Amino acid sequence: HSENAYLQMCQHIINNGIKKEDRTGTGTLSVFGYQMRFDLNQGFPLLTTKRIPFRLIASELLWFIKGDTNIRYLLQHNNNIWNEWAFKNWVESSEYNGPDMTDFGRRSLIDEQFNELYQIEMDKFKERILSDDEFAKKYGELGPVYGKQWRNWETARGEMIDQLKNVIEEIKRNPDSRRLLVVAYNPGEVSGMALPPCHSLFQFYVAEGKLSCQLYQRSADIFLGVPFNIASYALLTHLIAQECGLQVGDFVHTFGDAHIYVNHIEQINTQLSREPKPLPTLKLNTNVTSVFDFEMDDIELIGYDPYPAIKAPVAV
Ligand code: DHF
Ligand code: TMP
Repeated sequence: HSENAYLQMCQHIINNGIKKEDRTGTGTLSVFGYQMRFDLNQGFPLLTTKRIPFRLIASELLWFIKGDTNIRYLLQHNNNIWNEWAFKNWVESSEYNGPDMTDFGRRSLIDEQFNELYQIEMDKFKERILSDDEFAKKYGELGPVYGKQWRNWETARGEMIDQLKNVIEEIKRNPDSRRLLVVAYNPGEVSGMALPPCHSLFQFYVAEGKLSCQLYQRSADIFLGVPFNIASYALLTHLIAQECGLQVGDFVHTFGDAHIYVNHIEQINTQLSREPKPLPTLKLNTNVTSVFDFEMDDIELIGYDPYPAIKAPVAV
């Protein structure tokens, strides 16, 4: 079962991870360097040992593909996964004059009174992003993150490079190429980003009519982020394969700092006690012939019957 690759990585980090402090002040168990492989013909790799909200993964991917970096589109799709990082810019700005939100991520977990204040401010923030164009432009923006780099990488000479469009053209024209890369980690622009790209670069590979994809992830939150990342790149591979008239091959997931936050260990152990169920399959609207034309209704998952979701706090 493909999912065992993920469960084995979890077990590996529980057994061999080094206790390591991190930027968020949470603490992790961490290993450096690890690799998983998913044969996309064995089913769509959305974990079954806990429920993963697939529509959030699909709308985030369509947001990247559009070249969008503003959370407004995500909020319009009821997707809240990037809120904290935009909210952080807002409450640290000189225009914010509500209650002190310093260190809101950690404080909301330990101080119930503060948590209530935080929820109120977050709700106001979301409402304003949705209704106020000016405000959204300024504070919904995460900086030159994935969408910008994939579609509009700016060169030193001020030219724009559409890496995603170019790589798709190359896959069609020159499938044997060893240069089928998209890089999100733009060192010249990292300082303006809400979070430097975790999924830093990816490469495609075509052999025997099958399209494979490998991702290098510099930093990986094994419990929360990684299940999303696996499904996101699997979906991207399917979308591009459809446009290029190829079958899907493998998704290879390579890691730098692969970590389990110490406040996720109990949840991981719950998950490890579950036996994976059959994987779902992906059904794409076959009338869509360009990656850039897909919408939510064109993407459907069939036969997803997971165990219940497992909640965990995200480290901000
Ligand atoms: N920071 C950290 N510390 N870990 C991350 O995984 C992460 N991921 C980011 C941005 N910053 C991050 C973007 N992706 C969730 C999943 C992916 C994601 C952000 C958040 C998350 O909280 N998932 C929950 C459910 C969320 C929901 O239903 O709204 C989960 O249980 O999977
Ligand atoms: P860092 O910038 O200090 O490495 O923190 C980023 C955290 O977010 C880290 O725990 C990895 C996690 N993360 C993922 O695992 N996947 C993702 O897609 C994103 C955006 C973040």
